[in-house]
Amino acid sequence: MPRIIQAAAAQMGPIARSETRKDTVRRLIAMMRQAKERGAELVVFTEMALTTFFPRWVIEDEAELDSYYEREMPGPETLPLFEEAKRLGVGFYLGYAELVMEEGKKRRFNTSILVGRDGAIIGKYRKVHLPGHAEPQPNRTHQHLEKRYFEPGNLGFGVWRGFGGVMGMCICNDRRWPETYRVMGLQGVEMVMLGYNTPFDHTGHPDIDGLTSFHNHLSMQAGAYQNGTWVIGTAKCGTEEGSRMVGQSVIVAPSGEIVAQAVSLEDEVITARCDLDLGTRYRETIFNFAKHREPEAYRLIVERKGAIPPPES
Ligand code: CDV
Repeated sequence: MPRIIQAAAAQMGPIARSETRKDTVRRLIAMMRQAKERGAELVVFTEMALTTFFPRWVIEDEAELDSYYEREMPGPETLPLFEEAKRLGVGFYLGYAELVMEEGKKRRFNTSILVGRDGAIIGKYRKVHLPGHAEPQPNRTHQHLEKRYFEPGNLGFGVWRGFGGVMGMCICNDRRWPETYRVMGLQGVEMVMLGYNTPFDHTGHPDIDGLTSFHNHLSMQAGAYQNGTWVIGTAKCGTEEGSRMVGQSVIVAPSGEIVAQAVSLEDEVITARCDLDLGTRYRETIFNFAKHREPEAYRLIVERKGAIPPPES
């Protein structure tokens, strides 16, 4: 019996600082309906899909800052999305800024959840790799202050059973790190979902920033192939509050091939028929971890102090 997930990536155009949650949720619902019309049972929304990408500003006022975070999920403004998902029988991945009281203090995470077709939350992930800075950098057109507004995720890279397969989540910058996929790969992940907000000027070095689109796809295609997993990467894109962000949302097969790609820089739904057993073929052959990985050798290399000789004088 084939294990097929009809999946969608719901790329999002810019969200203005002034846009209300209600309007943004309306956009998400419109894309969810489109995805359903095209036969999708799972929709992947982007990172921080409910607000503008606020870490580009220094926000001193705590009440204003808090207004960008969700204290409950679903909350009053996000409930319509959950209700529509249940009505349509469509699951979703959603990225958002999370504010919680944990260990007796206010904590802030860049979070995503996976919601089942019945509208119930299956799993939660908190972004591990936080790019950018805690303090504004001089001479930069746009700041990227994720380290100011979030702490690194404390839930690890988990996987969950859902949609007939083993599902994993990560968020934006996580997609560039091989460990992200491999930790999930070692748990048998079959589909990794992620959202991203990637500005074109993120390093400040024109030679690197000129390759933003290439590196975006390179990291997701490599992660998919090297772990025999589907990867769905959904962008927030276009020019948001003066910051130009890459689009090119993709659905990547375990072969590393892109099977669907967004072509606009606005709200756009792409879909693909994802056969989970295609991943099984990679994990049983070239990437059979049990047969071909050499964890002992990796451990020795990491532990061997002074493995690299000092520079010649
Ligand atoms: N939101 C992100 O994590 N963005 C980073 C940029 C800043 C490098 C990314 O990896 O796309």
